[in-house]
Amino acid sequence: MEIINDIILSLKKGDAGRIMKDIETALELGIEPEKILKYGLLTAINIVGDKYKKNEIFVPEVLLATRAMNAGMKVLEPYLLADKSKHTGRVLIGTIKGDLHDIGKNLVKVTLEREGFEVKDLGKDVSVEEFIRASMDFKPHVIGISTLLTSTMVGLKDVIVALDRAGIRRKVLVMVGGVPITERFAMGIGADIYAYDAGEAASVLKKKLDRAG
Ligand code: B12
Repeated sequence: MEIINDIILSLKKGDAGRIMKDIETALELGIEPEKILKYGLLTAINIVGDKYKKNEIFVPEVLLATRAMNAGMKVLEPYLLADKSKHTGRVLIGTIKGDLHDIGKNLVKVTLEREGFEVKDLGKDVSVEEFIRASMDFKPHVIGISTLLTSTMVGLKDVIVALDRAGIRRKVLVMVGGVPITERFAMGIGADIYAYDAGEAASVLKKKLDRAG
């Protein structure tokens, strides 16, 4: 579909203004918001990621693409959100200290909100202490921790150890995810849940919390 290609092009160029208009057009044409996200925004950011990996583009271009991604998400988000009155559970989420990647974490947040979870987002570069403090205040059923860098993976374990020390480890489920994270790593550090992407996170959490009653 032409408008989806336009969205991909605008994101690749990092044109935030253009992409907002493209998304409005796609919505007016009656394309489902989920399809705009999957075939437009996510396809495009993956292309950007591949080019970055191959050194065909560099951080400034990725930053512009990120800005466009966020601008696009702002337009799309209200259409992705469903009835929030369902309240399936409380989730605290954040990207670990030292890591500034938040696009994926934001997508997990929006997806969980769509499924009726109440989500408190601590943002990116979140310290172990911030995770603990917020867990005490917000009393989440689940803590979701994101990282995209291998160098910050160890921080996920630090949060789990600190939860244990604070005496609240058994009151929450810890869910981890992000590009370098595997099921094996997640289980190795004592997490409860690993999810590959936002959709899987939502479906696994729904099952787990149903079972927990
Ligand atoms: C965009 C991007 C950036 C942007 C981030 C902007 C932002 N606001 O997020 C900027 C330009 C700032 C950036 C900076 C850097 N980046 Co960068 N970046 C990327 C890139 C291209 C895309 C990431 C992305 O947003 N993908 C789209 C989203 C939707 O996908 P996602 O993040 O994977 O999230 C999904 C799943 O992983 C999962 N998920 C994610 N979080 C969570 C959490 C939970 C709880 C769960 C269940 C699931 C889950 O669900 C999500 C949705 O389905 C990746 C390449 C890649 N292919 O991943 C590199 C990449 C992550 N960056 C990389 C690097 C090296 C860097 C820098 C160190 C570069 C530099 N030299 O300065 C800095 C680090 C800065 C820092 N301290 O964090 C490397 C990491 C390598 C490694 N093994 O550590 C990558 C893999 C690129 C590469 N191949 O070299 N980057």
